[in-house]
Amino acid sequence: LEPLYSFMIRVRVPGGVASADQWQRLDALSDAYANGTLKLTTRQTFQLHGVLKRDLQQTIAGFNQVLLDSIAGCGDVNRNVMCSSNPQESELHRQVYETSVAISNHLTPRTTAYWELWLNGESTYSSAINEGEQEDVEPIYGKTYLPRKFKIAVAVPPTNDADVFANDIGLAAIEENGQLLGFNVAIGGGMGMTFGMPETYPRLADVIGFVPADKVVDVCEKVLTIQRDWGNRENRKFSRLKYTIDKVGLDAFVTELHRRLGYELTPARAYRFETSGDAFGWNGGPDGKAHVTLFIEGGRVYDKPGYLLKTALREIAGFHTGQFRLTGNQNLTIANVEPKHRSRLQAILEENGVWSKTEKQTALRLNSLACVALNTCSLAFAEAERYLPQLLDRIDHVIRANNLTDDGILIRMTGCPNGCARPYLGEIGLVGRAIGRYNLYLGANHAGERLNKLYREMLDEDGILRELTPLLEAYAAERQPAERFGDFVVRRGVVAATTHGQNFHA
Ligand code: SRM
Ligand code: SF4
Repeated sequence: LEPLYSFMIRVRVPGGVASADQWQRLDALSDAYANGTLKLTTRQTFQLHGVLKRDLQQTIAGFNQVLLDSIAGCGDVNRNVMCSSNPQESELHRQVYETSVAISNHLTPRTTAYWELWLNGESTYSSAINEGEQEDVEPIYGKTYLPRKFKIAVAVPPTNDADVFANDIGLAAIEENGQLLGFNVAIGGGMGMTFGMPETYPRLADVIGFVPADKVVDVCEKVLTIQRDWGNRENRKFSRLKYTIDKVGLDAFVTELHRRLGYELTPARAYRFETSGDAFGWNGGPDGKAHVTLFIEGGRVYDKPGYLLKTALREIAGFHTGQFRLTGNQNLTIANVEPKHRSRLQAILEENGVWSKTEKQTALRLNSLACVALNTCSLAFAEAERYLPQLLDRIDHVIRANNLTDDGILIRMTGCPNGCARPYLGEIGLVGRAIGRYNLYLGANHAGERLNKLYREMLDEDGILRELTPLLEAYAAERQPAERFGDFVVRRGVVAATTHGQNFHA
């Protein structure tokens, strides 16, 4: 007899694109082996919570039958590659999505151990096996893998919905006449920090140049292998790429990158990000098919009376011929809806109370992110996903009273400083310190290009309302045309602008 251990499993989904078959299988597995919910994460993957140890193998075998796996969901390897979430939006988006899959395939571990452990050495599928490259040696990672996790995200300006600057490598697509030319490359982003250790800090990636599309996989590999060789393997607190770069200096890192590449990146091209949020509701693609983006609060897919989200999506997956695309903001796009299916799909969303959840919210709530936190995350000091909705009920009163209903202010909450909902890129960031207590950060910009700064510590709910209310009132009354909340608080000197990770705590 042993304790009843239960686990969280994360399913890798490059670019967040799942088929209707895959959705149905994950839905069924979550009922059969997990807690009956699906969690759509901030990195466009699925998580299943509460899988009992004895059910792990069947669950992973279930993924495998629909060509999914959990390789590199965790560990000191390249994690799920994020990508602007709708490849059908344009030819450019399709090309960018394919690049993100190519990066993901290239950097997926080649180990056979996953298949031996979970699938008796057999697999219906693996990206590595598909390429005929499954090996017992890791050509890129070597015997000791990376010092720490590694993350890559790709976005298509002007939408930074993948929050590229929060990643070890962030890629901004550069186009010409609707065709992909290449990417501006940014390196050294990361969110995590530890309370009481100012030498740990969130940091945004620095743009180091432009690379043509056909060389971007090579550039990602070389940045990753420099980190493999130069990263700190003695203290995991300082082992992310951001600390490696700040230790050796950006110039020295880039010089080494050019040496390993055998060519140099060219100067970064002009680009402009405007938002890191999602565009909700129906949109049309160039081929006449439609896409609908739904707000999924906290990324949690479940049923409750009057809101049968899981049931509705299951029913839709039964006839939908397109894809289910997870966004980097924990939301969901049902993409490539056939014209003949649109009214049926809309009716299902309405009948199950799902449509109103997207349609009737304040833009603040639609732009909210919360990490899992309690009760499954063992690192959490405070609630996030389970608590943010009720805190938003109170903040929404202030929002409505000040006619800010349509103003998409990014609000992000985590249960600890690790930063899983990228709270330091929230125009309002709330980071759990203890049960019911949060640090309040302000002043990030809406496009994910400026970190916020600590404003108040250890606030309870009334304290959060007390601090935010006058700021929101002032914003409503005194903002300049089109000025975002994060920019307003910086302009008004409420907080100083954070110009680099190393002055985040200053
Ligand atoms: Fe995270 C650890 C949940 C995105 C930074 N993260 C964890 C663990 C696995 C806790 C643990 O190690 O025991 C959490 C599991 C909780 C649970 O019960 O499910 C967890 N992280 C999540 C998710 C599910 C949050 C969500 O609600 O969506 C996200 C899943 C991502 C995925 O699908 O792969 C998630 N985590 C992130 C992000 C955001 C991102 O990647 O864009 C970050 C900040 C970016 C970064 O990496 O710098 C992030 N997670 C961390 C860290 C701090 C890393 C650091 O460098 O300091 C940890 C702790 C660690 O690694 O030691 C962590
Ligand atoms: Fe857990 Fe902290 Fe990540 Fe939230 S931010 S999921 S509390 S590790």
